[in-house]
Amino acid sequence: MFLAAQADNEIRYPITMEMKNPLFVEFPSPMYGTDSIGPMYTADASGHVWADGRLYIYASHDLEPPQGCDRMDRYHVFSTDDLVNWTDHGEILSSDDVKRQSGWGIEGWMWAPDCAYNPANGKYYFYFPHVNEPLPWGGHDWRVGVAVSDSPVSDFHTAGYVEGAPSLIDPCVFVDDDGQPYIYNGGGGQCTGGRLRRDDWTRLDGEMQPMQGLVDFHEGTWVHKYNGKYYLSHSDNHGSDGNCLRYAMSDSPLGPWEDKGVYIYPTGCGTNHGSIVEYKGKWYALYHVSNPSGRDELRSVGIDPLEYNADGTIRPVRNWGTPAGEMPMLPVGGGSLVIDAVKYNNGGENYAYHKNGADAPVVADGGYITGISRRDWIRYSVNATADRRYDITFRIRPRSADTKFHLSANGSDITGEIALDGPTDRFADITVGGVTINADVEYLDLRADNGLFDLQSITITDINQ
Ligand code: FUB
Repeated sequence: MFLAAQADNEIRYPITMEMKNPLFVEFPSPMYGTDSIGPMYTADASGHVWADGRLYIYASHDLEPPQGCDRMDRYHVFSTDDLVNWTDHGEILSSDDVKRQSGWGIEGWMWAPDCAYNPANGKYYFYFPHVNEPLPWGGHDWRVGVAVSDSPVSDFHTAGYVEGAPSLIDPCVFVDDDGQPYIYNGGGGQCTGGRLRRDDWTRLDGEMQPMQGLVDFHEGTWVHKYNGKYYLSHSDNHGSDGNCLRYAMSDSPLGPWEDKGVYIYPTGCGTNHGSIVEYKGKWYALYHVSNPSGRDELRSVGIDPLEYNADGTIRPVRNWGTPAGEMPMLPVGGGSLVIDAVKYNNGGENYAYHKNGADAPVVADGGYITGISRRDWIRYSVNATADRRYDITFRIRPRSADTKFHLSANGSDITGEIALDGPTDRFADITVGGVTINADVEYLDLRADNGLFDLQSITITDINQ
């Protein structure tokens, strides 16, 4: 079903399609090691608005079938003028190009990139982390490659790499209002930043230094400026349901930074990596999810509005779908709230909520959700007014042996794994006692970890004295 643009397995670009979150998955993509065409999986989105006013997204490309992130090998650029119609401009660089053009690098291992525009010479600089060679003790010699073009979407030619940049992933370049470019990279808990030369954006001006003051830094650095303040956002090491995106603020582009907390809760994908961009006077957060594929290494970019508070702090991005009706209050004073399973949040217009593929669970005639299996998830928005403890009862029917699931609040596991024996043809009540739900919680996710089951309701009973 992949478009007129594809004939004899040749895909002709650009291709424009109307798309909603999760983005780009309906574009055609060559699959790894074959001539066949599959869905386009993307991650690590860097958003920029260039002089023509369009929003451009430079993303990593997850190739199917994946082998961890080893086979990520080619970059595509996407753009839009209305957040409705999206264009895939095609491949702009591969590891083959890098090897041929500047003689370094191995196959694959092309991770989260960024792009910057230098008005002084009218050139676009594409920065990408790429492995030069595997190291004898099992590590990797990462370089920050640079490719340069007169166009934002094609004809990039590798100009080598940024000599002296630490062997870390995820480069990002921020250009300040005075035209000074800054470069950052980082992974595995280390984040560094420094200046690029104003007269040569492929070279450092001095050494890159560790960024001070970040909390729980994992990877995925992004720097932007809003109302005169600098913001460094990044993924953290949150384990449950994937990484969060956090941010820190500073009066200087190189810190020191003051952590301000989480602005995107885990999306269920193991990694997350985002950027923040102003487009037509509004701010947006880019991030990635793995809902369409159900696999951590086959990701899809999402975009949602981002809002600031009056003091410049960022509100958590509301990328958790549209509630089915009025949002229920969690009970106080010994009361109970019964959430009907079928009253789950839907996808809404702009949200990255999306159930997995053709096997997604469905609403059954008897008023329950049927066919929930590994990596499916069902979401319910709730209002919580205080930190309280609850007994939580799931009316559930396991349809396989070894069914496992857990409940998360704002992307953090609050029940631990609940294991059930099955199969059975009857619904039964399973209660987990003494679960804390905090006042800032806005949504609950029931996440399937194994097996197959049906869900009728979740009852939350206040047990505070
Ligand atoms: O996409 C490969 C790696 O996964 C990126 O470089 C990281 O930020 C994480 O998203």
